[in-house]
Amino acid sequence: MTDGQKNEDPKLQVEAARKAFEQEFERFANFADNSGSLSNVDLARAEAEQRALAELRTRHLGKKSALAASKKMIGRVPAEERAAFGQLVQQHEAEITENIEQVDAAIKRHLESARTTREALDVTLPGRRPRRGHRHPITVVRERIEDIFVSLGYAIEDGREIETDFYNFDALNIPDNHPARAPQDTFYTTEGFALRSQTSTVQIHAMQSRGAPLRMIAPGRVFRRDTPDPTHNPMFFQVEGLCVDRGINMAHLKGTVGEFLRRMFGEQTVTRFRPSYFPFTEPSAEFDFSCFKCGGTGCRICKNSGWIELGGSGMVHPNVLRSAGVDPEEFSGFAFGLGIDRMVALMYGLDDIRLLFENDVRFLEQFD
Ligand code: FA5
Repeated sequence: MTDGQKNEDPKLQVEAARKAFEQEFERFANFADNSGSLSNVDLARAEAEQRALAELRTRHLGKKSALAASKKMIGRVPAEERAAFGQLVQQHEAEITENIEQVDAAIKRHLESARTTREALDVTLPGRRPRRGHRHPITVVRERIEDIFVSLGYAIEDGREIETDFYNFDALNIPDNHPARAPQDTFYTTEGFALRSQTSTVQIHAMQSRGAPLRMIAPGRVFRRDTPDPTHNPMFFQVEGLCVDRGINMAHLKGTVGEFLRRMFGEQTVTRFRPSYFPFTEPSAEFDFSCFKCGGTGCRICKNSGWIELGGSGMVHPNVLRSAGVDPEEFSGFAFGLGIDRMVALMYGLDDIRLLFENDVRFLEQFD
């Protein structure tokens, strides 16, 4: 026994501890009595009470509590008083434990019902209908084009939007200072990269990575320093097509483009090719198809010509095959490229392709 404890009656110490506990416990007992009538709002308070009760338990039953000190004293009280003192300590411990457990159970019940109320769903309330989005008209048309070419045995190739001069120009037989660079002037970054001005760049990547023979289409975004007007945007979409194999000739090109356009616009569609020039194809041709609206007699959509211009095409230039590592003595191929935006504008009767990129939901919703 320490000097401080020597003069104190251990029974009085237990009594003092009991009083201290009762005093502190009173507010918990009150809380437990009222918790049945407490509303949801008291959830946070009940949680705080639960934490405070755990602290009370540690204070009165823990290793450093008065009760623990009393237990240590049991062996030191005179033998004839020991049994009675031991009982007193035990009784005190049992009382604290029982009281705390009762309140703990009441708080737990309260928390549970408060949480259930908070989380309850009223299944009779009318649901909130989520606003369904839909595909952009360019995506709708792009996916139709993809479906047609996949059914013709073409793979779909993903391209990069940022390119080096090599892929955008040199490898496509457009050397530095070639005049063909001018109409496809694009946006350059400071690191020598440029935004691609045509999807023809994917021809080179595809041949380099897959070799020949190959059949692929590459839909994607391209960029040009064009002044915006109803038929031009500085950012627009193209689809590139490439078929390389042994013995490929112009007839394959005409057959493929014709079949694609018939599947796209109907069996009656007629395709025509006009001689043209692209540095990466030789010979080159632009292709038109008979107007899907008037069938060729002339209307507003085809500007009374009966024909709609769609894109460029031709036989892949041997220099292009060579720069992509394909032997032009063994393989030949055709390529074509068309603008999706103008096609969408024609199909939906839009008189300005810029509408497609203004992100006006009132406009876009019409294509649902
Ligand atoms: C080319 O870009 C060639 N790469 C096409 C090609 C591929 C030829 C393979 C031969 C072989 P052109 O510059 O004509 O060609 O563009 C093709 C299509 O892109 C045009 O027919 C047009 O539909 C569309 N286009 C061109 N500039 C714009 C623009 N500023 N805004 C919207 N569409 C455009």
